[in-house]
Formats: sequence, structure tokens, C-alpha cells
Amino acid sequence: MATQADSIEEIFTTVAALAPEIRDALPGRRVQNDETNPSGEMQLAADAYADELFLDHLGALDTVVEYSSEERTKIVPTDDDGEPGLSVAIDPLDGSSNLKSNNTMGTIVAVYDAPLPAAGSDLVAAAYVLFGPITTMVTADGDGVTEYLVDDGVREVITEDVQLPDDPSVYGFGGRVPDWPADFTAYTEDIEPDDSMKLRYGGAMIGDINQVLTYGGIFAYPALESAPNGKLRLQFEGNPIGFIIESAGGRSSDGIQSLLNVEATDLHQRVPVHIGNVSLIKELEERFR
Ligand code: AFP
Repeated sequence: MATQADSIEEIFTTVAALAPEIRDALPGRRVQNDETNPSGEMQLAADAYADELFLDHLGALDTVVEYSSEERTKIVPTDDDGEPGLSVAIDPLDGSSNLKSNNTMGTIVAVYDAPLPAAGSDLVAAAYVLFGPITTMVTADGDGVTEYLVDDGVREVITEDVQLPDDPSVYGFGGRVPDWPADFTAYTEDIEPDDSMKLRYGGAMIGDINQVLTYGGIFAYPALESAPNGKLRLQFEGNPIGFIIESAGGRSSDGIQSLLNVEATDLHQRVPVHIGNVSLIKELEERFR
């Protein structure tokens, strides 16, 4: 009988195996689809393609009983034997608007042991695939964080037990500066003069998070005056990335509490996201008190 660890491994293996197919499909799918996703953003042909591919392959696994994605309004039940299983929430191509300028993007996977929408405390695993100059995958399974090279759809370990470096050096903040609330602006004014910190912002959360994981630092897509819950989505982005960064010794926050403690009320709910070294996130939470 398969254990939960076997099921998580099967999901990770399936996601890695699809990476070359997705990468190969990108050049011809940089055009818009004439559709918007459930968050009202323009969908590219690549977003829709990757979503269908993940549904076909992850939905076919016995262990996956629910599939949902940033690209579809509703949860797809994928249970065909009535056995309990895991729910998968996926951002098929995070940062797909970077396709036009040929910059970094990736896939984010959240694995919950609960029906969706689920809280971060229901996560049992999370991972992301990063399509950079090389394809890498970072996984967290509750037992540590591992970085892999994905070569021909197969994972080869690069680093086991990945931890955020102690001395942070990068920061990246999304949203228009005049749209930032006063408390967040005040926090950025603490960070910017620090000569050990430099700005790195790429327009794909997954690329910016990987920089934080590599160099130490902070990524935020904060609440905005025009959008009090920010831009990023809890089920598909905030929770899985919070789980990975916290598993690597960092901290995640909506400004008050860990992202993993935020109540899940809606599949496509947004949440302010602040992620990075514990010291930096604690300072930010102090600013917000
Ligand atoms: P897309 O997937 O539509 O490109 O959005 C990417 C994203 O959700 C996240 O990955 C980025 O951090 C953020 O949006 C970038 O948003 P801005 O374009 O407002 O900087």
C-alpha cells in the first residue's frame, strides 16, 4: 500500500517529467488566447496548454482526488475509486507574461491533504519548476527542501537540505510604488539604504523567490491601496511558496501572520505576500503593528 510519501514522490516525478514538454511548447504559444483567467488576467496559449497537460497527467494519478489551477474557475474532481487522496493546486506557468520578453518563469505546485480551498496548514508538500537558462526544481515534502536539476524530465539532486543563507542580500517588491500603503513604504525605506542589500525584481514570483532562496533576502507583493489583498493567490502562490521558504528556515507573512495560517475562504482569493529571512519578515511585521 502506497504511503503519503510515495504519493508526494509520484506527484513530483510527474511534474518534472512534463517540464521538457512544457518548455518545448513555449516558442509557439507566446500569443494571447482572447481569454482571461479567473483572476481577470489575460491568458496566453501557453497557460492553457500547460494547465491541460497537468490536469491530464496529475488527474490520472490514483492519489490525486482534486485538481485546481489558477487558469480554471472550478475545482476538477479526479477521484475515480472513492479512496481518500491528495488535492493539487497548481499555477501552471507563473510569470507567463515574461514569455514575451523571454525572461524567467515556472510552475508552482501545492499538495494539500484536504479538499480545496485549503489552508497552508493542510499542505503536505509543495514544489516549483524554474525555467531559467537551465531547468531546476525545488521541492519541500515536510522533511526538508531539495533543489534538483531537471534533465530530460528526470530530477538529479543539486543540493539537499536547502537553507536560506543567514546574511540576506537581495530584495524585490511588486506593485507600483505610489500604490504601496504607508507602512510598507516605510519598511522599504529601512531596506533600501542598507548597503548589503540590492534590488532584484523579475516579474515572476518564482524567479524572485529562487533568488531569495539562493542569496537570502526578501520578496514581497504587498497589499496595495487599490487592491488591499495584493495580487498573488493564496492557494496557488502564497501557500506553496510560504511552505517551501518556511521549510528552508525562512518566514512567510501576510503582514500579520504566517501565510500558512491564513484562513482559506475562496479558491482564487488573493493575499499580501512577504517572504524571506526571519529577521527581515519580523521587522516588516513590527512596522505593520
Ligand atoms: P503572470 O503569471 O500573469 O505573468 O503574473 C506573475 C505574477 O503573478 C507573479 O509571478 C509576479 O511576482 C507578479 O505577478 C508580477 O506582477 P507585476 O507585473 O505587477 O510586477
